[in-house]
Amino acid sequence: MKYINEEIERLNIEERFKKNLYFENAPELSIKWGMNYITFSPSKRIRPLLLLESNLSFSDLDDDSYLLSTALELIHTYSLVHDALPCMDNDDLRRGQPTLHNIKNEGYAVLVGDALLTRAFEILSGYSKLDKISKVIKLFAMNAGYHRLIHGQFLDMEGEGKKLSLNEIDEINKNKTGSLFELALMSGAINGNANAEQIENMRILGTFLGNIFQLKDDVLDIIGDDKEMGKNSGSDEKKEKASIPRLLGIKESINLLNKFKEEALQYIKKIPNNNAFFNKLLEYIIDRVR
Ligand code: GRG
Repeated sequence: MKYINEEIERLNIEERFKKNLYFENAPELSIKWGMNYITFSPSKRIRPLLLLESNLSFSDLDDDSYLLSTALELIHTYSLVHDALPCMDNDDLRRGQPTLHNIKNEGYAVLVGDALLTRAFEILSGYSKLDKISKVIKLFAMNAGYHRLIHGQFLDMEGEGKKLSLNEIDEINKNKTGSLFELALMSGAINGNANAEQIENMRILGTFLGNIFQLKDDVLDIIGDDKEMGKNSGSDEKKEKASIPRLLGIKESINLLNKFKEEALQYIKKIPNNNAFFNKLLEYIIDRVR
């Protein structure tokens, strides 16, 4: 965790976010205030970090690297707001803070989420490499849209109260969580001028990292500490949500985590630079307590 936090600091992620995203003097409970509130509640910033580190595996960072990571974090943040709504997961806490629909009302939370999502694409329109801009925007739209993230969320909702198979749960996780991990690693690689084979390698690594991240999240939902996590544990059971640990048990889930780790390592080995970061990240997402 220390290493990951140092990387986030070294790459100035929080400072850039503050500079590019924070609205000064937003009136309380306005849309801008809500955007500030959820964007700057405590977050691991794992997706923007992945994007920048993927970029660094192929070339130095530039302003576009930060632009992409900002847009990605906004998309992730909107999904947290909408996922917490009463019509979806109905959660009282997100990022350790009371949810926006509890602070004001449901319509407000829907609009703050919409504003975060549209702002992401507004930011993407400023991408400076004109030979890549349409590829990049399409990749963002495909991974955040009905093919992947929204598809995964839909399957997740549909699965509530049902006994799903391992394959069905895997399909949910790959889309709900893997979609943005893949987007992080692929768009960082594209900005860093990686070739097609390298971009595909990063995509597959993103799938594994997403699987590991989600599986660990589901394990923490059973055995995690609420204070550490900033959200309530036991929510999958309460909502009758299928998860790998609920299907296979904790011990089998840890075995599976280690199996995913071995597979992820094969793809990390193929990255031309920066393997040390990805090895450390793998340890971090497996050992994390929040
Ligand atoms: C509403 C379209 C739509 C999608 C929602 C975010 C999401 C998809 C669901 C939230 C529930 C969940 C367990 C999703 C899996 C991904 C995940 C673990 C998200 C939380 O990401 P963190 O832990 O959050 O990186 P922070 O707050 O650290 O950024």
